[in-house]
Amino acid sequence: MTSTPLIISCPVVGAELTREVYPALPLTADEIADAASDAVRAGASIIHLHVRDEEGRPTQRVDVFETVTQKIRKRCDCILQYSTGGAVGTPLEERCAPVRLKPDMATLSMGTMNFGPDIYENMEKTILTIGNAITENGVMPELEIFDFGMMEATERFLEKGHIPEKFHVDFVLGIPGGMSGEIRNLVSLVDRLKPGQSWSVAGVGRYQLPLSVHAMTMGGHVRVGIEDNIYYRKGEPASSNAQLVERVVRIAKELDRPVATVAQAREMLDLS
Ligand code: KMH
Ligand code: ZN
Repeated sequence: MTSTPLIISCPVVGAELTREVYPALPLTADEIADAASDAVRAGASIIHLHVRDEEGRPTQRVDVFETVTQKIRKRCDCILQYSTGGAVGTPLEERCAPVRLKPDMATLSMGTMNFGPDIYENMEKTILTIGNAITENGVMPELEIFDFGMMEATERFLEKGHIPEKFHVDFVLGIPGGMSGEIRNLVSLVDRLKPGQSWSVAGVGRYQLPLSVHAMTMGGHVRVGIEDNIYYRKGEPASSNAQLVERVVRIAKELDRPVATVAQAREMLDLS
């Protein structure tokens, strides 16, 4: 088994969750920054960042991203990865806007899908526009792949030179409308990657823990946090993002995967 340092990414708030569903959801700039720095202290090196406006609604406003970024930077060193997915239905221009702040990384979703009862729209023009915004700002993309069709679409985009050649891949499995988080799905996706490609898995809901464990044994990296899963175990809400990160750190230790420091993660992802 690999002893490659494990990069832990933490999506601290997401766009879809509300306080009605998860009362401890961080919403204000200070709450999001606190949640991020607690997760980093627990072992995360990447913070996957969505932000909320003054009413707690998801927003892609540049000024809010800037404020939250400053607050996180004051509290800790970490790799900041902005969401360009926003919330379901966020207009394309708004989705791209925060990338002009030149975060370390930004997401690039690789296809349209049903997203629960909604449609998460990522048609070709959307992907190319967001991809260009990411490239123009010198940001490292993380390709978000929600099903096998997106994996094959990614290969076609790459062949045509439509998306940046250097990226990290994140498999997001378990969204109703995308591929489920069965282990065989992860195995078939990873099988399709070019040798040496860095990848992680974000298991949604009950898939988070088993997928994390499998990714760790397969040499991949993991994303755990409240955006993807609000439960520590069945029927027991997680107390915080940090609690979910701490569990992964403990398991990694047992599996002899050292947890990557922020500096190591930067080097492994070629972000220096
Ligand atoms: N909120 C989802 C519709 C991303 O951050 O890049 C999209 C999402 C993906 O969360
Ligand atoms: Zn997200």
